[in-house]
Amino acid sequence: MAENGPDLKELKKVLMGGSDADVKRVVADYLDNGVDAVTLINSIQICMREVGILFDRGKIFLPQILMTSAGIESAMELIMPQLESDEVSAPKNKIVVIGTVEGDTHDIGKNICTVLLRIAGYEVHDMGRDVPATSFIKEIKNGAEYCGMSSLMTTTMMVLKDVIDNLQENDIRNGVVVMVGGTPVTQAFADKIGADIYSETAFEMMKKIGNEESSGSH
Ligand code: B12
Repeated sequence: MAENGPDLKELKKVLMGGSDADVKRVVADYLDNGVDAVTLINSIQICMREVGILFDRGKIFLPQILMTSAGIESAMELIMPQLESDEVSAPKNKIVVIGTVEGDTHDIGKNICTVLLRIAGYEVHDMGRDVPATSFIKEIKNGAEYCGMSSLMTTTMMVLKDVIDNLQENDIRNGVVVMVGGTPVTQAFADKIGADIYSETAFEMMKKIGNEESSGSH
């Protein structure tokens, strides 16, 4: 454990090669030493980007990604209760429909967004993963101020645009703030497809929603 913040090397090492028990021991050690959940989640996200690059370069293979994924899930089992124990704000009476788009089953990042939104007092309708555009539209039609969509793969990025196009075709685009995120998504891409909010992390998403609301747009 490093004295100045979490030792990323240790976290990365156990996430990539450690057992469940190793991951839990290291994460519990960080938490016991006062490292907060936000810092740990940001560190995991950075580690995962590195893991993705190693995979792209052929330095690691799918079994290691699977192992890493199991590692993140073990880490999250300890980190999520920390987040959830944060005081929940008063209900905002605003609904967020959120999900990972069709064809994509990555949901770790989306689940973090869901928890933070709930803590901030939003009513979150989490549609899960591999969610078809039609399901987003149906749920938004029941009433929602925000629509959050996650895409972790270049092959599913265009589905974000399909949902936005569907909102337009259904004449409900103006009533909903569309938020997009996930590893391959960028601000430039979000602008191109006409999303309202893009953020690289779930925490930044919360800041941007706050700005949106204080600017009076919603
Ligand atoms: C873990 C993982 C898996 C796990 C997923 C487990 C789960 N329940 O999610 C498993 C092992 C199942 C998996 C499967 C696959 N994976 Co995978 N996976 C990853 C990995 C290593 C980490 C993703 C992760 O959880 N990161 C940690 C979280 C905390 O970060 P995050 O997701 O980025 O989320 C944060 C932000 O992005 C943001 N955010 C996320 N969503 C949203 C939404 C909104 C609205 C906002 C505002 C913000 C926001 O906030 C989050 C918190 O701060 C990535 C590598 C990477 N760099 O992303 C590859 C990666 C995404 N996978 C990849 C691939 C190819 C696959 C498979 C196709 C592999 C295969 N051949 O079977 C399958 C996909 C199956 C499918 N159809 O979806 C590729 C995608 C390449 C591409 N085409 O773009 C990647 C990039 C790895 C790589 N470099 O090749 N994977």
